[in-house]
Amino acid sequence: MSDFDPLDDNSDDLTFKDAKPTLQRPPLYKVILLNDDFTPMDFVIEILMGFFAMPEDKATQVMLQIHTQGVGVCGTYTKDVADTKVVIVNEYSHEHQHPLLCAMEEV
Ligand code: TYC
Repeated sequence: MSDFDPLDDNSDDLTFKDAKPTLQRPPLYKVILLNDDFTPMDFVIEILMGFFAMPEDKATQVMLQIHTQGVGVCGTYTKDVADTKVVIVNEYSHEHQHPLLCAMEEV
């Protein structure tokens, strides 16, 4: 029979206990709103407050930035959360007959 006892192995060989797990952060996605000529400013502010938890002053600032620059960031999220936000914002805008477009891009 072999002399090797796995429960009494004090050798310096690499074992599982020595292997450091390499943890990586999940990729993040920016959820963005695009400007258009038709969606009312108040509706965009409502979206930013309701779906992105912004206070009114911040929502107004972001809406005006989108209005003047063409695009603005609503928040940064993991993929699943960003995906869901994009879908519910686009559905909500469509239900209210506004052409507002929400999209996402990897950070
Ligand atoms: N440009 C729109 C207007 O003048 C307002 C607007 C702002 C629309 C931001 C979309 O993502 C947007 N009524």
